[in-house]
Formats: sequence, structure tokens, C-alpha cells
Amino acid sequence: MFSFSLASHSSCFGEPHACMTGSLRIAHSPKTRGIEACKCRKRGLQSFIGFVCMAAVFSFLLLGCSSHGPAPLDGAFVSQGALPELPIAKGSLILAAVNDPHSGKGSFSYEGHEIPPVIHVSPGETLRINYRNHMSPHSTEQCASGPCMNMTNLHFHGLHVSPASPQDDTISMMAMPGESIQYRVDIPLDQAPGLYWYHTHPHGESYRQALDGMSGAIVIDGIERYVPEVRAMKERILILRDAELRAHDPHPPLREKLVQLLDVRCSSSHETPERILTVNGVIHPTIAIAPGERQFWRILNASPDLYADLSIDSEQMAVVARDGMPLAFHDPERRPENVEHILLPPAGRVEAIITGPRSGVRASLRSSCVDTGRSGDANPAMVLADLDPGSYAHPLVVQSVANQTPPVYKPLSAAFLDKYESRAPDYSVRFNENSQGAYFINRRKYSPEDGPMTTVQIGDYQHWHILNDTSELHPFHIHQVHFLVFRTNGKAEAQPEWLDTVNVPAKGSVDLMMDFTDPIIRGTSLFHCHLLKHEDQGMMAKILFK
Ligand SMILES: [Cu+2]
Repeated sequence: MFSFSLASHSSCFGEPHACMTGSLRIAHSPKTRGIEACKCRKRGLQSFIGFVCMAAVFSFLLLGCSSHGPAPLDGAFVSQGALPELPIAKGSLILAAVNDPHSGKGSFSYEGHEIPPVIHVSPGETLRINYRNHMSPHSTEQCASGPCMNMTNLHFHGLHVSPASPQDDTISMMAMPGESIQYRVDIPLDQAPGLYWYHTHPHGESYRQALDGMSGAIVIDGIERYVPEVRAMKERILILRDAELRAHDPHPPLREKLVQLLDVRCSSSHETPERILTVNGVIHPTIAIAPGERQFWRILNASPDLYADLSIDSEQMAVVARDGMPLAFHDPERRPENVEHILLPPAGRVEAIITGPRSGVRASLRSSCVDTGRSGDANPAMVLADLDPGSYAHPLVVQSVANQTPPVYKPLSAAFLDKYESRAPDYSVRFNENSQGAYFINRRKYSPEDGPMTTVQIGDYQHWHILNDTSELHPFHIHQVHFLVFRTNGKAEAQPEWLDTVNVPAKGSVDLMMDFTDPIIRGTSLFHCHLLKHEDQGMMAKILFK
């Protein structure tokens, strides 16, 4: 149907600077000039470029110029272009788990498109999801212990909600292919407003489903009550997910070049990078922002195992919230804080005010190399997106309706914190591995039949000590609970932060003050490593909140 002669025209489609418009645009940007796919006039590159253009055309036709942003990455050979906006769902929705008809991979389907919505819900409301498992009982994919069974469920990561059915129950709620589950999640009135997320949590299959992109953002509305200045700003959701470099990519160097894969050997890991990070499904998109314009970016690392150490050339990020929790939530005096970079482990979120670089200055959002340790995966530096004043057409400010509910604060005095921080740990968690590549917590491998590894009485705070006995990083996560990270490797944090997922250094430790005060959180729940391959292989344990 198409031949390489298409690409031997003086430009792919008569445009010297773009293969085509729309979601599959392969656009030039000054930072990537010299590596773009569309330099069709360079004869030495004709065959290669011809293939790229043909693949783009083919993908374009397959996917029908969807107005819902880019196609899934495996459909789009190269999909650099403007950052797509994501569909929005309000509080009550039908979500289906499906197998993509082309790749066979797991995917969420919402309103007929394989693009997970950003779910908006307010404190005091109920989130209702009719979750239907339309995946095949005969998977073509491999999970932790063989072919995937395509069982699935949902976890509402970071929300302070009940771990009992029909809420954030990832233990007994499970839909096999053909089954549905109904979630009714009561969002507490004092839920901190910010960026949370939903992802599947079937033990043994979590990694595969997260890698396939079965996740989405949840916004608890009302952050402007804590940070009034964001109300007048253009808001953007940025979801980082994975694109494979080698498995299905006939020309891996192109993807590597698109993200300017650098510092491959910065890590003590000897592994070769296998994946890169995309933003809202696009490799190295451009984000329109005028010089001096302030935008509110809400960034989620939805990768099952890649860290993102984020920075923006020439600009600082003014952090507003971490893991959904506004900095002001526990300290009404705290204002947005400028940082040069911020480390997001898998599952981590940051919300920050970003200022457009001054006129004539080019800037990119980057992830620096993260040394994941001797037995960790390669986690190289790459460019995630370009900030683009040139593509800025008109003011994009969306005036949100002001939430009139007064903010709830939860301040804790220094003396109060010191009481918990100075006492001996109430509980210790040890991440272990063995030489056969098995993963444990406190030398136990998780089994769904296990009873709780520990029981806590709801109503108080506790000091937890998390030790990493291994030669690689592990992010610690506990469901339904935020904790204050007050010590790393035995050293007091200069600025302790409230998180729900924290990196634990290789052969190191963190000390946490767990907030077990919420009477809603009663029942059996989970804590685990958020490198989901490790979780699938047993680095998880149950906790009973009594
Ligand atoms: Cu781990």
C-alpha cells in the first residue's frame, strides 16, 4: 500500500518541518534538530526515514487521527508532538480493562478510547467506579509466575480511605476476565487535596499491568484553598510511563536519540537501559508556556520501576505538594519552595509552579541519571519534554471555580514530633533479597494466604524504621497512610516531608512517623516495595489496622 518512494519526495508530505500534523506529528525542535525522523531530503537517510514515515502513516491510519491525543505507543512508532491533554472524569465512571487489539497488551478503556481519564473528586464526595474486566482469559503476556491470568482490580494510591470492600481493598476484590467490580470510595472531608492515582494491584500481575499503562491520575480538588495562586494558572497533568527501547522497536537508536539518552554508565548497575519515559504517552513532547508565564504542573511517575529525578534547565520548580499532600497541610506557614531537582520514585508525585523561561532561552524537563545500585536497573538521564514558547498561541488560563470550603490543617508541634522521632522504632521493615533473585520483607515472601505481618491500633502515630539490606534501591509504600520522612541513613532530614512512597537507599534506611490516627482506616491492608516486579515476587506484607 505504501512504498519507500513516499519518503523520497523533497519532504514527507510537502512540509519541510513535519511529517504530518496531529497526534503523530514528528516535529522539529531546536533541541532535537539533526535527529528528527523527517529529514527526508538527506539521501543517506532515505530508507530509514522512509520506514519511519511509513510507520507513522500506517499508525495514523490505524488510529484515525483521534482527537483524544496520541495513540498508544506501540501503535505510534514515533509520537513526538505537543503534550496531549487527558480526558477528565468526574467522580462516577465506567472503566474497562481490555487487551489492545493490536499489541495484546492490557489497557484501560474509557468512553471508547484507550486513554485512562484523570478522575476529579472533592473531599466529602464518593468516587464510584464500575470496573469491568474485558481482558482475555488467554493472555499473550508473561507475569511473575508464567502467563498472565489477566485478573485485575484497582488501588487508590495515597487516598486515606477504608481498606475494606467496596473501597480500597486490593486483597479480596478481584475481577477475573468477564467479571466486574463496583467501587464506592468515600473521600473524607479532611483528605488533603492534590494529585493521587489509581492503578491495578493483582499480586503477581501488577508489574505487567502497570508497564502496559493500566493507571491514571486522581485529582482531589481544592488545592487552591492551600495555595491560592495556582487558581489563576494553566494546570497541566503530566503522567510518566514507559516505552520499550528494544523489545518491539525495529530502530531503537531513534527512540534513544529522541530522549537524548545520556550517561548510560552513570549507575553502578551493569544493566543496559531497556525503557525510556514518555509524558502523557508521547516521547519527548513540547509543552507550550510563554516567557515568564507561571503554570501549575502536577507530575505522576506511573512507571513500575523507573525513577525520575526531575529538573528544568534554567528554571527552578516551586514545589506546592508531594504525594498529594500540600506542603501547607501540616504547616500553614509553608509557602511553595524552590528546588533545583526532585526525585520521584515509582508512584511518587510532585505538584509545582513552573515559570516559562525568558524570551530566547530554551529549556527542557529532564530526568537525571539515578544510580539504583549494583543490583539495580539502569536508570539513565533523558530529556522528557521541551518547554516551548514558540507553540504558545494564546493565554490558556482556565479559571476554576473557587472552592469555598475552608482548608483543614494538621499542624504538629516540634515537641510532639520529637517524642516520636526520638523513641525506639515501634516496628522495623527489612527489604531482603537472596542470590536466586527472590524478594522478601523481614525474610518472608508474600503469599495471599498469609495473615498480617503486623497489627497496629488505629488512633496514634508510630515510629517505623525501614532498612534496605540489598544492593539496590527500593521504594517503600503503605496503603491509605502518609508518613513523615524524618531521617535517612540515620541522619536527620533538613526538611522532613510527608509522603506515601519513599525511596530507601541501598544498604541504607529511612525513619518514618506513620500517621495511624484516622479511624476510617480499619481492616487488612498492605505495605510493599513499589518496584512492582519485586512486589509481584513477594516483597509485600499485610498489616491489620485495628
Ligand atoms: Cu524493591
